[in-house]
Amino acid sequence: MFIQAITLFPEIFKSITEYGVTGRAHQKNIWRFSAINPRQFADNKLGYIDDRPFGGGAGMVMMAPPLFAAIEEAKKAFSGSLKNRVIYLSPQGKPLNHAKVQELAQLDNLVLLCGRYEGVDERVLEHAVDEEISIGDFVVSGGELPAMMLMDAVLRFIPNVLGDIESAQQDSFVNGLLDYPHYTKPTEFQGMKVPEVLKSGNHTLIAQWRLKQSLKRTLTRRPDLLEKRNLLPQEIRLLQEIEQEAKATEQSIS
Ligand code: 4GS
Repeated sequence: MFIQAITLFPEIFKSITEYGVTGRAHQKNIWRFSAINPRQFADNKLGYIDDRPFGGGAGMVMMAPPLFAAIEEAKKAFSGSLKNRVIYLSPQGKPLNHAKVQELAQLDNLVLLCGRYEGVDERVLEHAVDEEISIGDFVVSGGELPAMMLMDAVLRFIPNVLGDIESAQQDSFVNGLLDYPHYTKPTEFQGMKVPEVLKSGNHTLIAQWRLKQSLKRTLTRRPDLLEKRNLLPQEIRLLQEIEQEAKATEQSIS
């Protein structure tokens, strides 16, 4: 996969190209990255690429011409491939989720347009961007961090970015549920113990306990995820157990 970011701050992307599992994979050429600074396409010597909004109001808007030029420059790398996407990161976009991450992981080229200031001229979004994606219902100062969050999530699904041990297939959301609790040594710390079943060596019981914990957490913290999901017979049975246990504790309280 080749990822290009259109950004006024190319250096920010070092945190993903040089560190951690994404950094290691970048070093091994499992994925490639390049930044394009729209300032190089400014039509003025000072290199400014923003201006005041028509209609008035606070803040500045990134101008269409340098952004169109930067996107055109990025598209030169598509050379023949049909699996390409130009994405603008913004709170107006469709919220990023696991399904979208997996969809993007199938592409050959990603171009991530990172906005600063109040945003970008709407004509860029209408005519040069394929898709607008949001990383959450809050506002950050620039599109670079959202772009890197998207990149990190997508890269985890590119073969050989994660080692076997870190396998992305076992994580939260892969099965549509929240993750179960994890424990490591020591077995007891300040009176807090590791659940017995995890030390039992019984892998069937452990898998069942973990699935039940995942269901319990999803039910209490993210019931919306359960509603969207088709349940397996074993999961229905475990959810009934969870309900009964909840009722039993209710009664013991009252
Ligand atoms: C997001 C977000 C964001 C919007 C960038 C205002 C600077 C800022 N981008 N998901 N201009 N949430 N972007 O807050 O993607």
